[in-house]
Amino acid sequence: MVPRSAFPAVLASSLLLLTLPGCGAEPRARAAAPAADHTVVTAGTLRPGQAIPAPTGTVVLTLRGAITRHNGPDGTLRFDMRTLERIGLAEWTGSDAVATGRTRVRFRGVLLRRLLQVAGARPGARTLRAAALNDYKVTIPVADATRLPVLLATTADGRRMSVARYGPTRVVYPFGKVPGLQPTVYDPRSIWQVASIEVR
Ligand SMILES: Nc1nc2c(c(=O)[nH]1)N[C@H]1C(S)=C(S)[C@@H](COP(=O)(O)O)O[C@H]1N2
Ligand SMILES: [Mo]
Repeated sequence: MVPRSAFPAVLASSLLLLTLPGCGAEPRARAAAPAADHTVVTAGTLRPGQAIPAPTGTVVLTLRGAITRHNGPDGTLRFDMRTLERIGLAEWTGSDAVATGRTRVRFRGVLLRRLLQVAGARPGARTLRAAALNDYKVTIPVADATRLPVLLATTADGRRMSVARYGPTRVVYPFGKVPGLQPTVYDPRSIWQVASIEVR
């Protein structure tokens, strides 16, 4: 008869046996795959190649420069919030030390790289010159948008952002989500109250 105290050990070893067949090359490959850096919330109904309707509501973003889609004067592409969010929404939770100081904020918005695709950014485009409502300006490499889930966020923790709360749109980098983002480099690129982006 097996003593009562031996039962946990028996149970543990049989569990080990059950899991052993899964411990080969496949799980190791799975562990090596990077974790998803964003979650897709809505795929979007406005796709690259489609015409972008002129805004009917308040303009929240103006693009210009090396883009092939236009719907406003002087080669501009203007978005109201509804049309902007039709590009599709993604989200991740990260640190907002740069602005509100909160450590876990769920940012949701349009992936910057998807916005550029939908705007028809020219393949040679290398930089984005972003300007805020307060005239703060910063240059963002297009490569940031390509390699990171940089969002033009339209909500934080499920809420619209007023201008007083860094909105209506904010460029957010995945601090605390993607490791290794140096504040000296990426804090200045975290532009809030975004008014316009010139693609260069
Ligand atoms: N709209 C807007 N975004 C901005 C700024 C600003 O002045 N206005 N300052 C930038 C800079 S230089 C940095 S380091 C971070 C944090 O700015 P702060 O230290 O002035 O709060 O936000 C960036 N985003
Ligand atoms: Mo700064």
